[in-house]
Amino acid sequence: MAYELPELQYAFDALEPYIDAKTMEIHYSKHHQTYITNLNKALESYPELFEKSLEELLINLDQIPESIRVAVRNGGGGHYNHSLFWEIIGPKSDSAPSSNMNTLIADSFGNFDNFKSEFNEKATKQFGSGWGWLCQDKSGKLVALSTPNQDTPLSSGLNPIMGIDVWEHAYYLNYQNKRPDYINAFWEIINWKAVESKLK
Ligand code: MN3
Repeated sequence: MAYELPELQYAFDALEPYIDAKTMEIHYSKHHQTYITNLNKALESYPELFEKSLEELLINLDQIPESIRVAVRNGGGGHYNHSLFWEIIGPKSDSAPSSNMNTLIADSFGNFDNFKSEFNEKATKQFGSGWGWLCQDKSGKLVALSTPNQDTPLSSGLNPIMGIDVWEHAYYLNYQNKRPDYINAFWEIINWKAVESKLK
């Protein structure tokens, strides 16, 4: 089964003014679709790999045939990262971290403000294109980090639960070079329920 765009659970303009409709439309229908197209194209020469889940492919990148490894890393990572991104953001609501989540954040970062500033710093300082992440490590603790390009934390043995796309295509129309403003806006549209559903 070839990979397909996951259905977006809200309209393109539902995240305004934090993310504008035009950016959402291009980002979802063009950029995300291109990662999927490239992933499918790469897997065509090894159709048995369609039997595996996308997570399995990305966790075990070293087991992917060398001729398509880079394409799976980029296309598969792009598909995985964007699917997660659309899921953990949503129309502004009263969504807030649950008390369990707040406890986990406090255990991992000291307090919420430390968490927020560490996450923002990783996302802001990622040089060039990439992602800022909140992940769960093997011990269950939360860690903030960034990855370049479309690399996913899955490939480092982490469980990504929240991520922000800091490629310029994610914010340039509305924020131009002001990546920190876009990252601040991101906090207004986090779907905490979706984030917490990814905890293991
Ligand atoms: Mn993107």
